[in-house]
Amino acid sequence: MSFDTIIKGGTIVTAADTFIADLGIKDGKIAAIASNLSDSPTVIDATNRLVMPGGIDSHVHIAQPGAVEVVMAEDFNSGTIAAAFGGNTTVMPFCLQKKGQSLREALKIYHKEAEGRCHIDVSFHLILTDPNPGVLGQELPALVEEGYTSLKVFMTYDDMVLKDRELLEVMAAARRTGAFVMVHAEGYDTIRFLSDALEAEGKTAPYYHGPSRPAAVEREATHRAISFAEITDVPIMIVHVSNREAMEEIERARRRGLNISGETCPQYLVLTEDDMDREAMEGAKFVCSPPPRTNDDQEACWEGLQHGIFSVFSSDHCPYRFAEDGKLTPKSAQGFRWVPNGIPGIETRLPILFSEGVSKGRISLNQFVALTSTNHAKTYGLYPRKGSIAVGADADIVLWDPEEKRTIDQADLHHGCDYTPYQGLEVTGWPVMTMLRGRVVTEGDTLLSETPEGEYLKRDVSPFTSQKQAL
Ligand code: DUC
Ligand code: ZN
Ligand code: ZN
Repeated sequence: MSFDTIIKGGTIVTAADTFIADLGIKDGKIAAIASNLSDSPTVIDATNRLVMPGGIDSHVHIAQPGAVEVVMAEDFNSGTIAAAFGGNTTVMPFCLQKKGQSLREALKIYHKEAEGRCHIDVSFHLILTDPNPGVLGQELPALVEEGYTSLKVFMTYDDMVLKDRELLEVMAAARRTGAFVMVHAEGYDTIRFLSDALEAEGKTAPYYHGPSRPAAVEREATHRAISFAEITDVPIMIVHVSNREAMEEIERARRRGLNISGETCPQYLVLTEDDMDREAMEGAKFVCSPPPRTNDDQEACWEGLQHGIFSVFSSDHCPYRFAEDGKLTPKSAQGFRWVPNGIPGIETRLPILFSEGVSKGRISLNQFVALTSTNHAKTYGLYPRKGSIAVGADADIVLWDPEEKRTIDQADLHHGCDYTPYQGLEVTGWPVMTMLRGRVVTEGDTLLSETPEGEYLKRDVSPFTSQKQAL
């Protein structure tokens, strides 16, 4: 058999196995895994490299509209280039429904933004902010059929929060349609109550973003979301879990046999609340929700990753520039509640988990692959096309140098943001080549995909919602 490309002599890592073999790629698919493959015009030497399924980042925000005076510092071109340099081959951004807008209108805008600009594959989750009977009864079932099989709901934010009754209605609709529900679990009223009290005491600096939404706020909402999922009999994913108490809510639910998944992110492993405690507005660079917390909470997030309480590790890339159109919007001078919530991380997710997790002996290589790729594909209906190295799968591959040492530096990154919250973090292990369906997108510090070749991915319903075991 002849191949378009052979990747030779690398150490192949999947969620299950680690072994040395050659990979043969034909027509964008993995066509053979064997020793001593030959017959290809292109042979890539992968000696001393790890050969892993490309990262799938199932939680990113790209070109998402927010407050009028604030602009997200990323479009689909820069976002997917940065993701590729960070070892990713698929990203899953959110398509935000504004109140009063139909889901289809929102999708039309996002598809237009993404069309022709993506250097890696893309698939959208929906964000439901206006779950009226038309949306839940007509649009959602049709869209699930068309491959939009997951949605996010918010338990906070003025323009996105759903009432308890609405959360229940969405979950009931998910039960009927097979949509998989992701939950932002922080309580609206408790945050408002605490924010008002802090402001009354003159505590308005970015640091007070943390105290305005302490762990109990997240724990309470997590418990409530899980209770609603139990009552409506649906599986849910609690996204961006930041602390021990919320992690333990998920753990307890799983022990009780509920189908509850959890996600955590780099900011909860390597940042703490102290990062928001900086001179002037510098702390705003670390304002995200939920906020980074304590060293013990970092430890809890590691435990969650090690023990499978968290099945996916995502970036929650949500970049705003440290400038007037972002973190320093004039309103943010009035207090922390006006600072846009979110930090960049699409390019640094894999190196941070590899270095802090694999290189420091906290997780295995196979756990790394599961947490950064395979479990995302399985959870969100992309498996087995994506997320594995197997004959017949898309040849979406990252070649990794496990020994390369780097210091994370904004000057080296490709994202649209003008800072990284991980500036100065020393890491061991770095992606050296990213390949999408057999074509090299990035090699070293060079972008090789001349035209954006990323495709939009329609997804199957999650095996969780179709009652098949996913993980
Ligand atoms: N939720 C997210 O998922 N991302 C950034 C901000 C937020 O509240
Ligand atoms: Zn969120
Ligand atoms: Zn997010």
